Amino acid sequence: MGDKKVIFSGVQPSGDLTIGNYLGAIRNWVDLQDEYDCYYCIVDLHAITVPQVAKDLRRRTLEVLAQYMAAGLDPEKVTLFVQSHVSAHAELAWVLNCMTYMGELNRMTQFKEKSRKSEANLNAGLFTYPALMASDILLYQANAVPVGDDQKQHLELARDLANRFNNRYSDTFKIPEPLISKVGARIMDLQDPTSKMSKSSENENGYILIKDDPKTIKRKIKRAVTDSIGEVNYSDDQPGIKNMITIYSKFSGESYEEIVNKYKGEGYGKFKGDLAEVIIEGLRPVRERFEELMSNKDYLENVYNEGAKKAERVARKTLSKVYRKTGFIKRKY
Ligand code: ATP
Ligand code: LTN
Repeated sequence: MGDKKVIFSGVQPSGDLTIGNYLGAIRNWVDLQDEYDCYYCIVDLHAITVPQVAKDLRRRTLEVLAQYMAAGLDPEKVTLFVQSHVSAHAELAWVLNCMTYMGELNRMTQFKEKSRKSEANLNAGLFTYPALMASDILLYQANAVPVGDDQKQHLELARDLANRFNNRYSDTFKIPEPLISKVGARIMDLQDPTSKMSKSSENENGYILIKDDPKTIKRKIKRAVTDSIGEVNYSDDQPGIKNMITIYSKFSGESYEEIVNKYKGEGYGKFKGDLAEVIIEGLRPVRERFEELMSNKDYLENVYNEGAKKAERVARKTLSKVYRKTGFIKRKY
């Protein structure tokens, strides 16, 4: 392990995982697991920045873990754990909060968007969310953070905070690099192809979940928004079709050109029917493995316990350094 570069990433258990999370994040993590020392976290502390029902949060936390593994993450190779199990995350977040300027947080697009949605009951956690995210990353001295491009701004702040701490005290944190996959990494909503497919969207026809059954997938694709042009083209003028070609390509491995050629002269019906099959077949092994894992809770428990133990050791080491440099006296008992 020793010399391997470190990767950290996480997903909030704020809803069931969509094919956006799968294609944009988790599937890419799998490719990194042999080469890097990877920490993949289920960020439940982040999830409560919007109100959660306790029993749903509990269920989804375990399901996200099972979906990480079903997608191909191997607990023998990577560290899988739950954020709230390693208290250093919340502790470092406090120190970083005290070094983050209000102006920096005010600029965050995710905060602006999410606060627009729930103006009535804005909580301070939603505002300071990026400081907690910085803490996740910096505790493990991560070299790189694989995320979708919506997270770039948060990562920029993590880098600024790391530099700020290093300059104010002395070299403590690695400066993490974003690892954002190329074009097509952003899967759009099936009902509104101008906005990102999101697990907390109100309209369930807008997303496909990893655990959706074939019938549901067929229905959602059938209802997906298209246009009146009637030709399968990969074009910005046809955002619905463009998004579906992207999904098709991501699941089948065929290029956009190949797909467009295949459906020349065909209407949208045939294309959509085939796309549904491609998704169903692509997700089948993941869904089957997911169900198998969910029926073995003892195994899942063992995975997250072992993960937390490992994460805890690494995180404590960084936190102790931070506390010492900050000027907190060491406890002697
Ligand atoms: P929420 O709706 O609760 O804000 P989300 O579905 O946007 O959540 P996150 O938990 O915020 O998902 O993100 C987890 C990871 O999945 C991040 O790396 C994010 O960039 C990626 N991701 C989320 N949605 C998409 C998408 N539609 N396309 C590509 N990547 C995505
Ligand atoms: N904000 C991230 C989730 C997240 C994360 C992290 C991602 C929380 N902590 C640390 C990478 C590294 C999101 O995807 N919404």
